[in-house]
Amino acid sequence: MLNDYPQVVTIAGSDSDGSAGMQADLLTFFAKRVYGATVITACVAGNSFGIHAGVNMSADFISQEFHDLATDFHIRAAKTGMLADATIINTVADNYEKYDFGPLVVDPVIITKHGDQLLEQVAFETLVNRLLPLAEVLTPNFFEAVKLTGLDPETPDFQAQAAHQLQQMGARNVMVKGRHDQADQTTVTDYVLLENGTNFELTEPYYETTHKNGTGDTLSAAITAELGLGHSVETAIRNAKTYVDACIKNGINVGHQFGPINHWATP
Ligand code: PXL
Repeated sequence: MLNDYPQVVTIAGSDSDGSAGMQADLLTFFAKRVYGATVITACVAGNSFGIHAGVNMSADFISQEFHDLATDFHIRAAKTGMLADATIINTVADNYEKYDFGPLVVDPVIITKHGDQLLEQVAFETLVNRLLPLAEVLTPNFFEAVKLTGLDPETPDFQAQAAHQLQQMGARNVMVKGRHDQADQTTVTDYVLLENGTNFELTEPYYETTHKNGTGDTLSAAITAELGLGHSVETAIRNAKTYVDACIKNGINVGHQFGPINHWATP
């Protein structure tokens, strides 16, 4: 039947080197065998050394992208990545509320691993007010969780506290990523708080590699793909984590400095 094939969308920025942003999302969608559409919010010029220029799409253009997808496709799950500024966040929130694109995974992209800012400072409040309440799943890394909650990262049980606070701020399921094992730095632990109040941790080995660009994008894209395939939030998160771990572990030697992960890897 027409439009039966699982379709998902990434609402995100394009990164010219293919390691992150919507390129990483599309590679993930392809690997997960879901059809991937895109609402492009911004374009950045960059490579494995960093990001060197950026252009934002207009609100009208972004709205047209939503309209064109909504009038032709059956989008079953969506994710957001780089949203750049408050106008774009408001435009994305308005359009997401207008159309049915299924559950939304919000990856609160703020800064890259190189330290390049991808969301302007004044937009935090808009992100919190407009996007968090729409999030079926919110996937902040440690730094983003600190920024969004204002909590001291040294707080005992920081991840659990942050997750509860972010849930009170409107996100239904929260995954606070990246607690490094203090003793020997051999593992990284993510904390997940589900809508029904249950929680669990996911621990994977820490891989000493410079090729980790797009890890967060890939994780949120994999969760989106899994939701688009009809899996529960818990299964989606667990499967996505296993996939990303394989992508890091079975690296690909591309780029001189901070390179991509390997989307072909199968766990
Ligand atoms: O990985 C975060 C990210 C998201 N979106 C875009 C990016 C990056 C990191 O480089 O370029 C467009």
